[in-house]
Amino acid sequence: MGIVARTEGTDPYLSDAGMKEARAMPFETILLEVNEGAYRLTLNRPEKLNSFNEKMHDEVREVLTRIESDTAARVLLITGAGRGFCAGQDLGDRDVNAGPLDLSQGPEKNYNPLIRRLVALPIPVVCGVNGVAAGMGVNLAAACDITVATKSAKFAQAFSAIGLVPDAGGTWHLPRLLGQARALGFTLLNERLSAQQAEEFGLIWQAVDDEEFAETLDAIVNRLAQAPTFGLASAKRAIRASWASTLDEALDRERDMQKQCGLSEDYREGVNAFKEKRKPVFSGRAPQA
Ligand code: LHQ
Repeated sequence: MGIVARTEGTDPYLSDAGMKEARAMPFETILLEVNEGAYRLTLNRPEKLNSFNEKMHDEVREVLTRIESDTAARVLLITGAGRGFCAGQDLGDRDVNAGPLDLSQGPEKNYNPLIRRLVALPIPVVCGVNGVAAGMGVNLAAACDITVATKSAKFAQAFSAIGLVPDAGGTWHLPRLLGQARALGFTLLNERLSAQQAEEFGLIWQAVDDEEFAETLDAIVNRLAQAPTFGLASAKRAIRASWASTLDEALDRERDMQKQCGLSEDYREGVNAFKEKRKPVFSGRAPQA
């Protein structure tokens, strides 16, 4: 099962025979495959290195709305088509010579809700950085829960080259993931990081050989699609919330979340499968109220 929507065949949005529930989605700037709760969203403006224009923002928004209302959703993968992952905002979409621009509108309408929604999704969000990531493309990858990059991918903050401040959560995620010295060097000097540096610095989970990228992502997505989703979502929420908590608060949160997780059928299934020495079959469901 591949991760990039195919272009051959009669329908570019449908993949191989194994993709039983895959549905064609008539998007212009993204590709979407859905298979048994696994959403695979491919940014698809390869000629612009998948930079975001308004249409792409609209379409990604639509996918998030769909996932938020899909109780069967188990995992979301975001990746890019072609040689780039995402070069940030499309710099061709504004006339910078037409008078003063209010650049707060992009964050307000697009980036801030996007990042807030991704970190709040009650499923793991995997990012597959298939090639160069720049500007908010880096910060999008930094906001995802598990980010894997090809070893040939490069990361560039890019904002400093055009006199802007990192947005899409960059000023929050970068110092936390990289530490302040690296976050500042990366941002102010606009140094490009290799995928291996990004892994060493803690910006991403893993840099993999290009030939192993699709297989690695498939394995992660398939594994997460069969995982105890409610427990994973609780862990995601607790770890993300810890940044704004004292140890005391984190301990209390863990206690409260463990109570909920302990009421899930997946907890019972996990323990029973362990005792019976078999593979667990998780529903991913939240405990019934
Ligand atoms: C692009 C872009 C792009 C359009 C490559 N747009 N076409 C921004 C503004 C307003 C409000 C709030 O927030 C933001 C958020 C941001 O993300 S700001 C940062 C925006 N991004 C950048 O500044 C990155 C600009 N791109 C680059 O620095 C390079 O293209 C990178 C380092 C990504 C890749 O370099 P190369 O591998 O050498 O590729 P390239 O430069 O030749 O680009 C390939 C094509 O993609 C090229 O088009 P062409 O027609 O000449 O083949 C580029 O114009 C196009 N492209 N990024 N952001």
